[in-house]
Amino acid sequence: MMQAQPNSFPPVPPTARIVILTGAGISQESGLETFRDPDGIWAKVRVEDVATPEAFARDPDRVHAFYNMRRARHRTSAVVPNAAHAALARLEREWPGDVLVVTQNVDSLHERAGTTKLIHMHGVHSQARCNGCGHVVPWDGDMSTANVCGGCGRAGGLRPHVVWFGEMPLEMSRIQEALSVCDLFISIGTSGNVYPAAGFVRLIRRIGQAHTVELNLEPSRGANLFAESCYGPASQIVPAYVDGLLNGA
Ligand code: BJW
Repeated sequence: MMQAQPNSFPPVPPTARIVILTGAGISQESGLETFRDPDGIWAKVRVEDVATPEAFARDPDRVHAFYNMRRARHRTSAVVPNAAHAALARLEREWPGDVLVVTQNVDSLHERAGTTKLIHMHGVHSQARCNGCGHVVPWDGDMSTANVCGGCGRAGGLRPHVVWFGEMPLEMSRIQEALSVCDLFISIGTSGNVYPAAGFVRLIRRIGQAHTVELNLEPSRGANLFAESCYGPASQIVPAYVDGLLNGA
């Protein structure tokens, strides 16, 4: 297993603006499945059947069943933030400069750990959106085609407020602005397969000046694009990396 070499890089100044991208790997030790690991979600169900607008148009009951199952899992008492989520919340609290977490995850583990400066670029399990009028509402339980939209009063159009393949991720201009001015970019628990998130490190190399770090279980697809890397379980390597930052390593 490769290890970080904290002394090989100059210390990050305390005024540095930090952007952190997270993916399914940070929530794996909280009891949530990743997508592309051998036992991940896409090993059990086809993307084309559940995670595209076409799938929802063709078979909304199937798509609802898939998300109802995952939403229910998120609600169980077994799924709680782990030490990696807690470390990022601590970094936001204690770092003198700006810290923004951009997550691809639709779970709520970052906010439950205490992170407040957070963008859910692929949406959230805890909201529904009307395909007809765009109205977004909080959503806790199961969703079905029988549900009526509180905005336009029509039934059948409510869908999970998540971003499927072929759809535009949320808050992209805010994310691109933060990436273009940040001094440190940390990518955690993402395989680097899905764009535009997978392209952030390349974007920074092109237009930004940030130091780039990958913290993951194993090298991602874009691992060679990062200046620094550390591999291991997020619950171990993220708190260690945050400790290093806060102690001026
Ligand atoms: C651990 C660990 C532990 C495990 N500790 N680590 C051809 C070329 C390029 C792009 C395209 C193309 N054809 C189509 C596209 C675009 C497409 C795309 O990227 N396709 C690729 C598959 C090729 N993208 C889109 O359509 C996106 N929209 C878009 O591009 O709009 C146009 C646009 C362009 C430019 C700017 C703006 C807009 C939308 C993508 C939507 C993705 N949606 C999903 C589902 C969300 C809802 C839900 O949850 O159901 O998002 S798919 C799924 O993948 C989910 C995730 O957020 C996303 C990323 O997955 P992630 O997080 O990386 O998970 P894994 O499983 O892949 O990786 C986990 C990692 O953790 C692994 O590395 C493990 O080793 C590690 N790990 N345990 C630390 N304990």
